[in-house]
Amino acid sequence: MTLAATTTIAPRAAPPSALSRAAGSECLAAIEARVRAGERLTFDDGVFLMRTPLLHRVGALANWVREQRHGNRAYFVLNRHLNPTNFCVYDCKFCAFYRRANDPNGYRMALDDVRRIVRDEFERDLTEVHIVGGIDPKLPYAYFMDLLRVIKEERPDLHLKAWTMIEIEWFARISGKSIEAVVDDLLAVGLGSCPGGGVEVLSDRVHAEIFPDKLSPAQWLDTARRVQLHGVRMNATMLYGHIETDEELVSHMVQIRALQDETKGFMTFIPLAFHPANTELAHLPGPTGLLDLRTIAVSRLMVDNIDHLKTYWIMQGLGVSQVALRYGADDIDGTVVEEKITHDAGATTPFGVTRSELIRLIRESGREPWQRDTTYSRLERV
Ligand code: V47
Repeated sequence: MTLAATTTIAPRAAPPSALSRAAGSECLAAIEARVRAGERLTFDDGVFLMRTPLLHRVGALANWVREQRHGNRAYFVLNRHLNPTNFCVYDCKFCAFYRRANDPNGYRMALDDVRRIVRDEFERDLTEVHIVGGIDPKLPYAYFMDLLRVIKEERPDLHLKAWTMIEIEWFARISGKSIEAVVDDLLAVGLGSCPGGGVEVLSDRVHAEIFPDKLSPAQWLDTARRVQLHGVRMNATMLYGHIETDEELVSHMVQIRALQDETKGFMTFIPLAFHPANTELAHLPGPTGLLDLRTIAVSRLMVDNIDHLKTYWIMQGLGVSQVALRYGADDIDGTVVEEKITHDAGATTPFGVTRSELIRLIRESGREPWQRDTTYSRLERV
């Protein structure tokens, strides 16, 4: 973590000048026809969609797909985030959350404190806890298991969406167990599903430049495959708006789509808008509203086999998320209550919102608010 930009890493390139208006419109018409006929789009289609200036037509097409699948519903969840530690052995250039050992701003939650927070501060109507933290080498394997156990002891009703593939692979390393044995241990203490973070962008180049210590794309895919084949559902994120190219984003979508064809274990695809402040990439501008909407729309069109597409309002902003519900997204995440990862990186969105505020935002965008549980198996029209 450093405030000064010490790197020469360049921002994502501006798209090359677009095709002539007529040629672009014809190409898009052909893609529209194929989508309406239920055909799968190719990598090249995805790159075209990332570049065409006819963004509203891309959004309208993504909206059509979204309405075919979910009608006018927009899903939300009553959730909370819990980040048990911000100490981390990894040094990801996009991250403002992590702290090195001995940093006075580092923290590590004692299990008694977790128990007290769950007992005293968790709302009664909460349904999900999203648990993710740094890779803290001072914490033993048992801590990560006991943390879930403690929460379940206090609140057996809560769904624990806990630990990314980065953490699960770390647990395997520190315990000497297989990924499958770790998953068995986690299920035994109440794991419900896994959040999507840690994958960033499935590109060897981006990996080498901004998160070289963490799992490589191939290792992330392998871990996700094994966890899903062992019975745990999860989400898939995609961090955009930093140094990646359009081709790398589309390639990420295609790789996630290929894994989903094989496993059917992904519940939701979630594009995450990069926030540069207080990171080693603080010299980058971060994504614009146009890139936010385009990434949502193209994700809906390319990742055709994951049912849900989330606009994460914490990162995309409440206003953009409202529009995103008309650009392909069917889910707006949840109440969140206390978000740290993005706010450490300069997010200006609230730390959380109330249920009634979420409902108001969804209604204002002309959608019907539906409260869901984590796996979309309990749905209630509000
Ligand atoms: O993996 C880190 C990203 C992720 C920054 O599964 C940053 O429902 C922007 O995965 N700017 C963690 N993003 C968050 C995450 C998530 C969030 C909401 C819902 C779900 C879900 C998952 O946040 C990390 C990384 O990709 N991140 N630093 C940053 N400066």
